[in-house]
Amino acid sequence: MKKELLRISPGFEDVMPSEYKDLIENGPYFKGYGVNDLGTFKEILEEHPLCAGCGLALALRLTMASLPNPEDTIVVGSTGCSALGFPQTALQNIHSLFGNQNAVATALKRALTLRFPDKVKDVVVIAGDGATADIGLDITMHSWFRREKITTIMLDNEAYANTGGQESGMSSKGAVLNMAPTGKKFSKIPVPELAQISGCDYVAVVSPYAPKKLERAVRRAILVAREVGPTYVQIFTPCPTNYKFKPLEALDMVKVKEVDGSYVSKEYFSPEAEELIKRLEGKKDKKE
Ligand SMILES: Cc1ncc(C[n+]2csc(CCOP(=O)(O)OP(=O)(O)O)c2C)c(N)n1
Ligand SMILES: [Mg+2]
Repeated sequence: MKKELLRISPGFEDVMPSEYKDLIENGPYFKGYGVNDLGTFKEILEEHPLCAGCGLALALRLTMASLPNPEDTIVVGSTGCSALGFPQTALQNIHSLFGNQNAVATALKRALTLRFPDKVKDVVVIAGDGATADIGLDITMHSWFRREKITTIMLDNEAYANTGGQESGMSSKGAVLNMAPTGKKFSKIPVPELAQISGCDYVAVVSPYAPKKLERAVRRAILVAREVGPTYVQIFTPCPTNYKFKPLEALDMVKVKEVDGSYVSKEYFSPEAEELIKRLEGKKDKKE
């Protein structure tokens, strides 16, 4: 996108909403802001109707602040709690049919590559665990098999949260939810490992408990998807409403599972991705 496209056309300054003007003047576009700058700029997602203490809302906020080029990023979302955030998001985004997000993102990325061959356009899927690992798993994996240059981010609240609490493939063994009262009978689907063996060049598991790590993972995933191949980031986003803990305890839940080893952060690079990231981050270090 060109910088001028974001400017308010002369004569329209008085009629544009103040929120919009604030975004143009103080938003993150073309500025290279990151998680460390939060609190100093007008954010892409500032208001949303998600529950108090929602880990997914915090993950969305941090993800938006981590995008390397928000002005040239198109997010493909799916039905679920995150879909309540996207209408309030100052980012180009598409809402797709539940489970279809990686097919929609595939077409979008291919069309953008044809239409703008000399420009960087990042296509990022952001969807829930149900949309990614259950109903959309075949579609997600086939986009990896085809080596589509898109980033898939799963917001894993370990449940179908938006529909009142059914178990998902990502719920832990034994998890008891409103509509899964007898407890889940099998373990979490190992999606990071599936991503790796399905050809993703970069895979990371992170959480909003460690915002800088989350930022690094989102950035690396997007940079690798631009040049090498598909990438996957799984963000653990505890849900106080369905797992029935206090809103203030959401981040403690991450810590508990990291310590007991049931949900640990990790990172995988293919050799090509590792080389790219070393080159790009090495360059950045030299500049700083
Ligand atoms: C095609 C289709 N199937 C099912 C649904 C019903 N549905 C809406 S939200 C949702 C749960 C989403 O779970 P997840 O992807 O984990 O997102 P969360 O709400 O937990 O963030 C389901 C099953 C739907 N809207 N469309
Ligand atoms: Mg979910």
